[in-house]
Amino acid sequence: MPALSFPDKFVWGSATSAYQIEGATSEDGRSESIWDRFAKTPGKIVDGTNGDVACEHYHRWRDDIALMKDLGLMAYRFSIAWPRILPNGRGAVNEKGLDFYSRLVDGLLEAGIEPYATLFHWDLPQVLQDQVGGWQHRSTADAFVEFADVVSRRLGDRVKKWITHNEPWCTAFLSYEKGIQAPGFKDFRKALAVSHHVLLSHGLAVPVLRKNVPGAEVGITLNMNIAVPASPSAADHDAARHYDGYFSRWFLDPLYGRHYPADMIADYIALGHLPPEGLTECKPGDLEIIATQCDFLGLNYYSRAVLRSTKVPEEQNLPRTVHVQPASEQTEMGWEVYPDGLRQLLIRLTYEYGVQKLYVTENGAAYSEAPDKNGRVPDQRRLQFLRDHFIAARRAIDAGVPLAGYFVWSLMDNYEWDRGYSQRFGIVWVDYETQRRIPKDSALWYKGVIAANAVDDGNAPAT
Ligand code: IFM
Repeated sequence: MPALSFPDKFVWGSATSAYQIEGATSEDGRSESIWDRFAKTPGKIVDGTNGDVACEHYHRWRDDIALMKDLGLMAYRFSIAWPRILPNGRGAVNEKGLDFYSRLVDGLLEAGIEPYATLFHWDLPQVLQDQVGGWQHRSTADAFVEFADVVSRRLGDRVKKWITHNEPWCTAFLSYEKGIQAPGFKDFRKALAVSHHVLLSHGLAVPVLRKNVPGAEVGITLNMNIAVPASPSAADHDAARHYDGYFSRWFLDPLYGRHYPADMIADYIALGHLPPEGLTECKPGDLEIIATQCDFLGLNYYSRAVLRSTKVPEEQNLPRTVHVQPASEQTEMGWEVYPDGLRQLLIRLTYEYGVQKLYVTENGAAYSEAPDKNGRVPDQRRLQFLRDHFIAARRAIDAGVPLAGYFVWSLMDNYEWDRGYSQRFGIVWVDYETQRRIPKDSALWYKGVIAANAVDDGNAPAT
C-alpha cells in the first residue's frame, strides 16, 4: 500500500501511567494516594475495582521493557507515583521508590528506548489531601516543586524529557467539578482554584527541572478537543465558544502568556462560579510564572465535542452547553471517532499559539477484542483508528506543524480510572488473571509503522 512517511528522527512511542499499571500500592514504602482512597469508596468505580494489582508492572517491568523493545518503540512515556517518592507528600524521601524508577530508566536506556517522565498523572498523596485539601490549596504547588526537585535530581542524568502534568483539566474539572475522579468533589469554584494551583506548580517546576537536568526538555500535556457548534445558530456558536474556553483556552491561554481568557472570567462571574473580583487565587506574578516558556507542548487527543446551547428562558444570557452525540462511529468509551480533529488542533496550536514543538502524548481507543482461539487479538478497529489518526498527524506536518513524536495510549490494557478494568485501551492485551501479555494486531501493525517510519494510507496500490 502507498506509504506516507514521517520526518527523520520522528519519535514513535507509547504511554502509560503509574496508578493504571503498577499495582504494588502498599509495597516498598509507598503511601496511599487519592486514587487508592477514591477507588475503594463504594459506588465510585463502575466495576468496583482498584489499582492494587493492575498490570503488576512494578514487578514485571523488565518483561514489559522487553515487549516494548520487541515492538521497536523508540520512546516510553510513564508517570512517577508521588506517594512512592515522598510518602508524606513532602519531606522524607523514600529511596526505594526512587530506586524503582531508576531501575526502570536504566532498563529502558539499555533497550534503546528513551524515557519521557510525567510527574503528575493524578495520584496525589492522600496525606496532602487530608492536611491541606490537595490542589485546592496553594501550598500543594510548593509540594509539587519539592517532588519535581527530588525526582529530577535522581533521574536527571538519564531522563531528559519531562512532562510536569498530565491533563490539568481532568485534575481540576473531572475531579472537582464533575466528581467522577479522585478526590471526587462537585464544586466548580474549587475546580477553578485547583486549575490555577496546578498551572502555578507547572510554572514553578520548570526552572527546577532545567537546573537539575542538563539538556532538559520540559513541557506539559493538555487534553484537548475541537469544539464544534451543533447548528449554525448564534446560541450554539456561543456554546462552542464557552466550551472551548472551559476545556482548552482556560489552560492554553495562561501557558502561552495570554492570561486567563476574559470571556471565561466574565462567564464564570455571571454563572456565580467566581466572585465579582474574579479568580482570587491568582496573585501578582503568578501569570508570569505560569507563562514560563516550555520546550514543547504535549497534546492528548481522543475526540471532538459537538455543542448545543441549552439556554433557559430565565437565564437568557448565561452560557450553558450540552454535548450532542453525532451519529458517527464511537469507541467503547462512547467517544466519537474523529481523526481530522487531531489535524485541526495541531494546526491551531502551531498557528494560533505559536507552539514551537509538539508531541501527541496520547491517542488511542478503547475496544474490547479478546484473544481468538489461536491466541491472536484481531483489533482491526483500533488499528484503523490509529492509522487514520497517524494520517491526520502527517497532514498536519505537511501543513507546517512541528510535530516531533507520537505516543499511543496505551502500551497495554490497564486500569481506566472510574471505568475500572471495563475499558481496554492497550495495543497489548493483558489477561488480568494470569498477567499474560499478548501484542494485539494493532501492536504488530504499529511495529511495522515504526520500522518504516511511515504509515500505509489504507489504499491498495494502483495497478
Ligand atoms: O487512561 C486515560 C489516561 O490516564 C489519561 N488520558 C486519557 C486516557 C483514556 O481515558
